[in-house]
Amino acid sequence: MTNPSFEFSRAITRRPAASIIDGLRAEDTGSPSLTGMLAAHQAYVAALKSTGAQVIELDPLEAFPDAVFVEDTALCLPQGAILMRPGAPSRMGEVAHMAPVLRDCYDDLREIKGPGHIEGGDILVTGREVLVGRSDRTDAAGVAELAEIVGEWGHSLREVFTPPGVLHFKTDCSLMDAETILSTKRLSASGCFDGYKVLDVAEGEEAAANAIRFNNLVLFPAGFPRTAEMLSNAGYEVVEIDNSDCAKLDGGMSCLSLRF
Ligand code: CIR
Repeated sequence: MTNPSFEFSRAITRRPAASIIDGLRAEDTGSPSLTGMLAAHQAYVAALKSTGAQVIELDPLEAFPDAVFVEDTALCLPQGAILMRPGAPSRMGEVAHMAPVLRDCYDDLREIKGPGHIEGGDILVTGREVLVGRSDRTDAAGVAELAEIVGEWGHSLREVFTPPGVLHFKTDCSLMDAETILSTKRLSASGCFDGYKVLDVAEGEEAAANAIRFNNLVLFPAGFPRTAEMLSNAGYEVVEIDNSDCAKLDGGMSCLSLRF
């Protein structure tokens, strides 16, 4: 049996534009380097492809500095895809650029019409359920509209807690397999993963919680050796990708692709 939450045949990515230096960030820790971003992005796409998946690589969008973070524009499920309604005003226009791409991939393409907001980074699909954390980008109305659509497709949606000050719910957690979630302690302590097997990232390595299980691989940000070792010891095939430039814009492994 396959699990559509981590076994994928396709992914969508978008190359970073030169305007990436203007990307949103909670705290300024210096500008990301376009050269560095491009190299890391290439390694990321190569890792996805190495699993046998097809990667639809979209061109940069200069007008949208954060457009490389495609995950926030849509949610892809086996039954169809849903266009999101980002809570960041500068990112709302990215959705119109993703719509035709997903229309080519899906018979059933829905959209969050508003007035609420929701971004893909706040949604974790586990195969059992759809977990959504409210954040500065995702509000109650956005969650309610999503719940209605996924409910029609037979998924149950559960609203969970996003730790204060954290950009997205998935900044702090990732699905590793059907029953295992990698999480920060500050998030798992909320009890939101009770009933799952939880692997907490090592103390001081909180930024390692945003990884992706993609077929046989776990794409994982480089520089968090204790958590990487824990995952390897647990039997996962970990591929480390340089996330240093993306991290300056609060981005991580999941943000860089849509997977289906
Ligand atoms: C933003 O603030 O929207 C971007 N700089 C980072 C988005 C990261 N996306 C994600 O976690 N899904």
